[in-house]
Parts: sequence; structure tokens; C-alpha cells
Amino acid sequence: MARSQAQTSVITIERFIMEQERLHPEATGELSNLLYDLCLAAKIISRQVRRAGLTDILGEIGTTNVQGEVQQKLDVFAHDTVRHSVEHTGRVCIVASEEEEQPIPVQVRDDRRSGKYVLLYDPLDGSSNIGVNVSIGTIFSIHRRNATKRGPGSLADCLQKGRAQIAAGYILYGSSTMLVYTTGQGVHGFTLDPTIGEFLLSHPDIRSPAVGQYYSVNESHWNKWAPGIQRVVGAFKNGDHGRVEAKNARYIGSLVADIHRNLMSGGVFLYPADTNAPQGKLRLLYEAAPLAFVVEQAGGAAIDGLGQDILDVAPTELHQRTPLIIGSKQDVAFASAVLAESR
Ligand code: P6P
Repeated sequence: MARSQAQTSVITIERFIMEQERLHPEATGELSNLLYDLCLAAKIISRQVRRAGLTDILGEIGTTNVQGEVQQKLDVFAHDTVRHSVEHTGRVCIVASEEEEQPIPVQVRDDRRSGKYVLLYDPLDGSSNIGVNVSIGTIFSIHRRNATKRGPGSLADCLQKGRAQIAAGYILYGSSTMLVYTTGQGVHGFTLDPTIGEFLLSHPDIRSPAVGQYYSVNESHWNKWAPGIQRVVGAFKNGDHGRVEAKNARYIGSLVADIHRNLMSGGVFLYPADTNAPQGKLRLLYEAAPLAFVVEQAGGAAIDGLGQDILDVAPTELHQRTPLIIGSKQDVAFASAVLAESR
């Protein structure tokens, strides 16, 4: 009996992106090509992240502070790899990275092809975890330029609400390397097969459970939180009169890893404001907003805990921080209700 096409076909991310593009007759292919560019960067970074551990073990290759140097090298390596994968293509007009104080306008040789996209990214979030072999990630956010019409982009092109994102996603360098992204047509996960150097569709149309089994927060900050946050976390820990059931605690301390586990299994992640970090720790434009786009597209929710959805927060600064509560829809709604009662 002939095997069905589905049984025999291996769907690479390139094929998937092309098929997604065909759903949009107006598409020029530039976004697809930008996503391919990011796939290439992801493969290169993944290879280097894997080798970093070897360098560390071998030791004599590096200096005594090879751990810190490798991490710093890796952060900069990841930053440069993404930047070099996109800046020559004429598809982007500006890139902004956690590693650079200012956005980097992209000078396009042929001005007529000045890029229409803006790329914001965290090249290697959680890189302090490399030394202990904990998963780390790259996070990216893509907007259409909206403040300038041609030539290099501007800071204003970068300061857009998350709701305006064209695409967003992350690469998780974990037990396997996964790329998870959305263009507003659902969330799709691809696993890198290093033997062929291809991202293969492994998790089509990811949907997050409405109620999570996990809550993820650094409880060492408890005494610095506002009473409302203490009440929310206490309810996730112990249950709350049937409004919410007690959950299991899971906190890796590496944002992309925590978010991915909760996306797949259901859960709620919190990085609230506290007395030491009145705006929270995480960055809005290239951490919270892209992850919020992905999580919302998978049926979840993301709020700042101050009454706004993350995707509706109007940015004023490139590296501004935001409190973040993100994950399973009903859990985030519970947190939002309790915080509203506490205001
Ligand atoms: P804390 C890693 O340094 C990071 O930026 C995120 O990846 C992670 O979610 C958070 O900080 C952990 O912060 O204060 O719990 O160590």
C-alpha cells in the first residue's frame, strides 16, 4: 500500500514558511526570507552554544575565566551572528539588540530596496546559565517600519506596541534546539536535526492548556513584592477557595526555558515588580512583547500586572523593563482579577 504523503513527508521550516506565505497572495516573500535568515543564525548559534560546553570542559583552550569570557563571547557572538545574518539583505532598516545601547540603523546599498522590517532581539537570554549547562534562548520580534519611509530606520521605528508585531519567536538551546514562532497564524515549533542541519516541523499549531499545572516565579523576592502579588503567588502555591487549584513550582531561571515548558504543559510565569526592581527585570520590546505574541497566539495571555496586556503597552524607551505575568489564560485572568481587587 502506498504510504500517504503525510507519512513520508519531512516538513522543513523552509517548506513550512513557503506554504504559510502562499496563504497570503499579497506577500512579497521578504518576511519569509527574513525568517530564513533567522533560521540560519539559529543554527550557527546552536553549534557555538553546544561547543561552548566543550571549550569549558577542555579548559586549557581558554583562560581561567574562560567561563565568563565564553559567556561574554557567546552573548556578543550571538548578537553579531543575528545582525550579520540580516543586515546585508535589504530586508531590515534597523536592528535593536539587548547587547547594544542604541539601535543599529541598517544602511542599505540600493536605497530603493531599503528594508521594510525592524528586528528587535535578545541574542542569548540567560547566558549566565551556560556554565551549568542550563537551557538558554534567543528571542526575536519583527515589526514593519512605521516612522520612516526609506533609508535606515530610526528609534521611533523600534518603539511600537507589541500588538503591531508582524512575527515573533524564540530559539531554545535545550536538550534539543527548537525554533518556535508565530506570524499571527498560530504557533509552530521546529526541532533542529543536527545530522542534516534542518529545522523540522515537530510541534504544529501549539495550543497552551487554559489552566496550567505549574507556576514559575523566583520566590526569594517574596518580601519585596506588593501584597497583591504575594496573594497571587500564595494562591498558585496553596490554592484559593476553589478559584484556583494549587500548582507545582517549576522555575529554571532561564526565561525561554520557563516560558516554553509552560507553553507546552500549561503554566504561569511571573516576574513581578519589587522594591529593588520597580519596573520588574525583564525587557518589554525584545523579551516580554515577543513572548506575549507567541503565548497569546497559543491561547494564553500576558499582562504587566498593572492593568494592561503586555501587547498594548506603549514603549517609550528601547530597553525599558516591564513586570510580566504570562501563560495559561485562566491563570493569568485569576492573577489580573486578584491584582485589580488589591489596587
Ligand atoms: P532571577 C536570566 O538572567 C534572566 O534574564 C531570564 O532569563 C530569567 O527569567 C531571569 O533573568 C531570572 O532572574 O532574578 O530569578 O535570577
